[in-house]
Amino acid sequence: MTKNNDFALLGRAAAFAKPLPVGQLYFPSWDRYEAAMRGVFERRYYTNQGPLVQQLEERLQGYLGVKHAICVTNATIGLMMAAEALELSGKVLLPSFTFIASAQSLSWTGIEPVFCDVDPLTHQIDIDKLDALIDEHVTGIMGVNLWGSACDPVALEKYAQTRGLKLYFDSAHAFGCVVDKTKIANFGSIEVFSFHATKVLSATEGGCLCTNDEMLAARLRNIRSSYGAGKPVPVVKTSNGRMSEAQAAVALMSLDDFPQNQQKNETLFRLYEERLKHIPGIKLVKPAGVTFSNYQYVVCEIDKNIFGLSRDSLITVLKAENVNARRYFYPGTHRSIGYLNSLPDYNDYLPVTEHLCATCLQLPVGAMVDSNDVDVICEIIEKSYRYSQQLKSFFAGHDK
Ligand code: T4K
Repeated sequence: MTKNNDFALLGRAAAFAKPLPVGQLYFPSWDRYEAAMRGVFERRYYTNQGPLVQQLEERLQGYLGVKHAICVTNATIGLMMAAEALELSGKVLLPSFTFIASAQSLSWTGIEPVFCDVDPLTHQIDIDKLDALIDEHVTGIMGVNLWGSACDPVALEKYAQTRGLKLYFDSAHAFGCVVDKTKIANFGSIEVFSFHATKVLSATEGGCLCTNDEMLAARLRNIRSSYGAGKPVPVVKTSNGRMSEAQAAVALMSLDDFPQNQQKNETLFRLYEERLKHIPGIKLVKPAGVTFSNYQYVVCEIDKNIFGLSRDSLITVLKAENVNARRYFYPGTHRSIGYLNSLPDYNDYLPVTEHLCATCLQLPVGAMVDSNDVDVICEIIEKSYRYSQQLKSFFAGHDK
């Protein structure tokens, strides 16, 4: 940008020719991709626990230091399978500040999600608020490890044990993260990862369930496929959560490249940190509760009174520049159809979640972003702060 006060929103050309997304979006070289897919063709084997899925499961077990890694076609079905394998019923406690799939996996299995508030600094479930939500119908807790951080799984394990509740984790955002010396995958009864295209480990669509419990692993394998696989154990419901060979082929390449991708995300995060720390009213959320993060998401909170613009207005400014900043999670799982009417006043019940749903935004990171892009994005944000009054008059009183 050449002038200080020009914005694409006000008519100038966008700063970026193509939209910059928030997700990892892993793309191996065409040659590698072609070779991997050629192998699938030559073996004449597309799915049903093929050799690439088996190889991926073995490699994940080694990498994560867990006894069983059970690959599935996405994390949403993985979470449904986990609830079924754990024989949960009644109500399960979880944070509302998460992707709606966490709660939907419970609804699909006939369980009522009960939402707990989160910690304002870490954005992770607030353990001190769990007691107030427990009644005789609660059978379990779903911890969610958000943003490449962790929700204190050790404290949650102790808590669940003393209350006689089952504990499992939605670790969709936490592949590769470490708590002290233990990799996320080893906490609670089951941990579920997402390998969606936007995640740091990508199978395009995919995921895996990790457990150190033999019986749970056997149950999960049988729930995963109506054809059954592995040691037969009785399960009431089966499904099709199978991962295909094409998905596993991409995941294996992505696993090879995970160290470089994590390193790049961390470098971009540090750059954002350096550039944004001087701008009043924008706070970068740092990884919490982990000794190693995948830096999967760049999360900021906007204080509109200090920054001069609301989170939503800043997103409008950024989108006009082709910066696809997102407002995960909006309007908040508790305010989505299906859960909207379960409690009368969420402002009192989930004050931190309400606040974060109104103030958080995610900035681009991953394969399609480089350090020059981060510089330009931060420059746009800095100018938005400096010229917030001018931009506000553009929004003509619609700034909330
Ligand atoms: N638990 C948690 C805590 C989760 O965050 C998620 C998923 C789950 C469970 C369930 O996992 P899965 O069942 O999905 O395995 C995205 C993802 O679809 C979703 O996986 C993710 N969390 C959620 C937080 O974000 P959207 O609606 O934001 O995705 P979308 O399509 O808008 O993509 C984001 C950006 O990336 C856009 O700018 C477009 C761009 N993009 C996306 C794809 C897929 C591309 O440029 N190319 C692509 O191929 O939900």
